[in-house]
Amino acid sequence: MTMTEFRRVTRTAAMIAFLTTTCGWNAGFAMTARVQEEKPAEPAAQDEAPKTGEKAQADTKGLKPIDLKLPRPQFKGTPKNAPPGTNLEPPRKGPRPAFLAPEGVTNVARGKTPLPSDKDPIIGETKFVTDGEKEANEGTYVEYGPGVQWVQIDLGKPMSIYAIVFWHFHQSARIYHDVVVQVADDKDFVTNVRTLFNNDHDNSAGLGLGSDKEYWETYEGKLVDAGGQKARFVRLYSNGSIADDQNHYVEVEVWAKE
Ligand SMILES: [Ca+2]
Ligand SMILES: [Ca+2]
Repeated sequence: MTMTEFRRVTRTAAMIAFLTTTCGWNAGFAMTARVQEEKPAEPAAQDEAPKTGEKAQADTKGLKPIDLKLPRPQFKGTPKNAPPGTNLEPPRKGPRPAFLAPEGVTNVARGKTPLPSDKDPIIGETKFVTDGEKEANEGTYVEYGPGVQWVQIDLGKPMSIYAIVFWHFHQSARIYHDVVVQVADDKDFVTNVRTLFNNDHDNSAGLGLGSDKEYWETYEGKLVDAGGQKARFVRLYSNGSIADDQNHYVEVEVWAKE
């Protein structure tokens, strides 16, 4: 190969590389733009839900499993058949993987005084929500009235929240409806409201359409990844269950740090 031929070959290779990169980038850009265009508009009441769980868990540097203590299981497995009208998550094999969070993250909800929408519970007391008792015995849960009800916890100051874990009821397998978990900067949930979980797929609770799945209540409770969101107030909604119209809590834990 002469020097002229060598230069020509090098120039051609450089041109091909340039075109591939440019066209590839353009194609990728066009696709991103199209996907964004096709994305349906979010309902107004639905706040942006951070989906940082997988990313956060993938980077395990400096993270350690939270010291989550589970109550004793009351039944084995969950029913095979989903009740009509439910929108269940696929069954998981084995226990829930450990949840990783930065050093110093603890259950800051423990012992706090929760505020419920129903000030006159049918059974039990609101203090049961944060008293640390999670076993499925009689006298360990609070029962609020029918329909959409909420209970909220004031952390006392804004904190970085990593996980919210809650047990509605686990004496028997149940599915609670319209489970919504939000955090906010104020007690009235007006300022900087963020929805971390919403499985109300038909907006029957009126908080916006949720894309999360319904689930069977078990001794593991439900763990919602909060992705380190900074907030002072945590609120949990539900709207009855497949068992009855009432709303129950055995315990709510908020794993956070300042
Ligand atoms: Ca309790
Ligand atoms: Ca619903």
